[in-house]
Amino acid sequence: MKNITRRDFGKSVAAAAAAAALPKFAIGQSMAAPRQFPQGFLWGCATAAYQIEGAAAEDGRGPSVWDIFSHTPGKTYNGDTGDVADDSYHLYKRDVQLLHDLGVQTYRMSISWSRVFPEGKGMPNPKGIDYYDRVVDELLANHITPYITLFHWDLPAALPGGWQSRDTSKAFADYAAYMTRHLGDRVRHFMTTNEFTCFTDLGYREGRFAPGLKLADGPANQVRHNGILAHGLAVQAIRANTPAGTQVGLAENATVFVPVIETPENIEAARRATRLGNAPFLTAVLEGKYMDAYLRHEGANAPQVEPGDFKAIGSPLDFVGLNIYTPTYVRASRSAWGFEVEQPPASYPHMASPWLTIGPECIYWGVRNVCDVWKVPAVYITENGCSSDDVLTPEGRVEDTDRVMYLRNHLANLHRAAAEGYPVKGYFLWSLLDNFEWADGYSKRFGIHYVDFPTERRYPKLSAEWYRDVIAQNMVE
Ligand code: GBH
Repeated sequence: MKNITRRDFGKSVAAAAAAAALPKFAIGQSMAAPRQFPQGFLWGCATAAYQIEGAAAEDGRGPSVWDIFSHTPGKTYNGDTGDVADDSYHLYKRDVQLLHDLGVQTYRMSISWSRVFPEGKGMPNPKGIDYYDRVVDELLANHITPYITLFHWDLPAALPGGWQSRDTSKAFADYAAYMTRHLGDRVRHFMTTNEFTCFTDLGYREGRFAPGLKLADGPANQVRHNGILAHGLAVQAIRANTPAGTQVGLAENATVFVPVIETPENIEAARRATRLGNAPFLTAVLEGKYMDAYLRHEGANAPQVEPGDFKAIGSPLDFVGLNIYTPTYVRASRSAWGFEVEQPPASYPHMASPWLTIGPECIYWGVRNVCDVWKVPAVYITENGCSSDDVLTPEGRVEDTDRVMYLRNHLANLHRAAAEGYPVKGYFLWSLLDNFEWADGYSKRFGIHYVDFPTERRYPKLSAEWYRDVIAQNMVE
């Protein structure tokens, strides 16, 4: 029998119903329009260098803070490291083939700064650059548009003081200039940094991520400032070194405030919370200054700002990338802030990572809040996805129905944002592959391809099959 899509089926049911003068509503057929995404919407997958590449000491790569941290006893689950990871350094052609088989138009990847500049600055490493040339060329040969993140947490360990030093922000801009000048003839989309809070607060204040420090509030706030300064200086450097039309943005896990119930008051509360809850990072970047409320709140611990810093930090962006995983529920209140956050009850559902609470409407509100508050020209979902307790059957299958459930519901909510006219241009699923999940090591799998780490074999999961269908139809059911 000819394979008919569900859409064709819908049409033929409607035609038959019309012919028989029956109501145009039959069991199994929704009255709602199919969730068709706008023409030209970009579907992709995302990864990051340290999580997939492996080859940590190969071809002149210098160590990053994550090499040091993961090799320090007690810092990662089971002492896992990124030494080998998915071995994408050697298997990148196979990974591009997986992308090709999915039918994605685009791929978000990051560059290992210390593979290109083993010391963080100084002499570049030709073999490191050559690797990224080969990956980019392989993507382009497969008609896949690369979106490149310049920094996804793997800071060169050789840089004195790490993000505690402003010199690191300047070194980042130099690396960004060099890398984008080199790739700018083939790559048109760059993201500076990934998730400020993770490489600043988690690394320097809470110590759960590399480099594992627990600084006091004053110095920790300075680290945050150096992080957004690095972003700003890099935007300037990229603009100065790439052809006109190059698109520059960042990837940020802004806290997404979701109104507990969609009343006008709670929606307004979500907007206020969006500015205040992201004050040290996205708000500062998009407004070109710190909110007075943030400075007042930090008092004597507020960061030192030098003249010119905010000219760089507030550089206009072509797009904002949002990494969206979880909701933060908010309601209007008579408090000084005008809102209060609702803590989820103990029974609130989550995916395999305990932090990954499930609230699919966060993807709609993430886009909407950012667009309503800051009128940004374009938004991408630069990450969305989940961990699941995947089991590889002897037949080589992984039936990750919970991941499909998670993705389907998030995409339905993303469709709502697109249908309401918010300028959302694309979606990058985290992740193409199971990989090194930072402090959780290999214990948490986020891929739509299962990786059997001992053999490095990749197996498409049910979710990969499902995503391929979404992409082919530009639609989610
Ligand atoms: C993203 O961060 C990262 O960009 C990506 O590299 C990562 O693989 C992906 O998510 C999945 O985690 O265990 O309580 O210390 C998402 C934001 C911030 C979520 C840090 C996990 C650690 C919580 N992440 N957080 S905890």
